[in-house]
Amino acid sequence: MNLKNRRQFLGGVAAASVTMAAASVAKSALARLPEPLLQDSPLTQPPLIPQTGRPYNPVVTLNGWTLPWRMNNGVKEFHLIAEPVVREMAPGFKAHLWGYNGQSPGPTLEVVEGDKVRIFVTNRLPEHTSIHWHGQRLPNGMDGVTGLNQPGIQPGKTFVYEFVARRPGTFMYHPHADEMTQMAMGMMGFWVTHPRGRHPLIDPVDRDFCFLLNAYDIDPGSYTPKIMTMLDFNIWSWNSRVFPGIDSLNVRLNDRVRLRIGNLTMTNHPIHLHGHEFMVTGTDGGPTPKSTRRYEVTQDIAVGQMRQLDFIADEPGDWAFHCHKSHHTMNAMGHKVPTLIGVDHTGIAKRINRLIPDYMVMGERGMADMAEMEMPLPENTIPMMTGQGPFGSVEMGGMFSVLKVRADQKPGDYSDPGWYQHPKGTIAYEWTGAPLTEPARQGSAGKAAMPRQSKTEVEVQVRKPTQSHQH
Ligand SMILES: [Cu+2]
Repeated sequence: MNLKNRRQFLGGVAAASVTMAAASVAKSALARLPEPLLQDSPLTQPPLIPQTGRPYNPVVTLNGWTLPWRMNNGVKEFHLIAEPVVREMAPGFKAHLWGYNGQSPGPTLEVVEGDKVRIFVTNRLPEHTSIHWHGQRLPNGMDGVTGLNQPGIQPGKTFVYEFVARRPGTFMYHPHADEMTQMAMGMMGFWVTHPRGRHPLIDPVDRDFCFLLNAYDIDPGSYTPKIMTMLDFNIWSWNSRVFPGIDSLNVRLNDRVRLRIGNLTMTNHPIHLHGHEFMVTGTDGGPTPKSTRRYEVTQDIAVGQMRQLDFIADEPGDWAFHCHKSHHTMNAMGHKVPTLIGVDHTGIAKRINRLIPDYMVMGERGMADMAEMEMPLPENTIPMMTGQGPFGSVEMGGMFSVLKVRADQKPGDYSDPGWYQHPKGTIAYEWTGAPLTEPARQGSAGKAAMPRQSKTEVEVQVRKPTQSHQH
């Protein structure tokens, strides 16, 4: 591998540093193992242009990177280090996770259909681990299920996985050992097997982004995810980053764009793109038959699934791109807060403030105030809804980013072009003309399908449950 070559692709995107991490590997082992490389930046790294092996068009891992390899007698060799990492999930919010080679998720592995692949996996965790190569065709003994296909990799040990990347497609990797803990701690990564030459169902694209959907349960003010959580996660992330820490996807007008999105959370995520329609051109099972393709603007991605979405970025602007579950575009919040929309708090906050100086009434007019007021927060906590856009607070968190489509973005340039300059007369504006006539309004409730027996009128005072909550 060639670090110098890698560096020359860093222009435009925040500088990265790939560092050697040889400190704790014995010299004799180093003679045979590929150098373990660490990434210390959580920002999106430019594509790794292949210098050796078969050529391919590389992907860009959102807030991530591709692991360099070495060719050894025709075998592509990678070295993954399973280890504790500190991941910056957004500026001001760091999480103590487990991952690979310095980051969670681990680096993306990119190979070409037909490649012979050897992956060294060194375990620097306090417990045994393994890696399952989700979706791949491989010999049974390489499938990575601890106890079933192999013994666990004990702390300090290195195992070797060897197989041929038989099927082009997008895959994931994750431990199959103490899975609930290790995945809740952030151990996962992407694998892309590029087609060898032209493939009838895989069109070449100009920009190819990939990222994993993942989730954590981290109490505000703390650093380590709670690993016993089954469903009630509070941090919804893309590649272990939350808005406003997720990089924007910057493309050139009329680029053919591909998004490869894998879901390793414990719930489904309807991923929604504004301003464009895309087609689902691939799943974990491979490219989709053309007859099944149709245009969508939202694609639900179920647990353990990957979806590949293709579109042409032909509408200039800053387009929201997010999970459509609205509580997944929020960061950690106090869950036990009842809905108070419409409740008059006049005077109450003032009286409580005499007792609790930082007290603030939440949600009297909806929760947008929360984003505006920047409540005092415990250390190492990201606001629930935040992010400054050109017109004010975006009031978002979690699984939210922006697709930036620009006519003047150079081919191969992934840097952030800044905010979109809207042509004159194309922004929604305040009406300041003559008073408008009353709009039509639906005035009556519906009739019952059958007559009711009791005539008592009941108007429900809606109040959301505050105890049991699952999402
Ligand atoms: Cu979601």
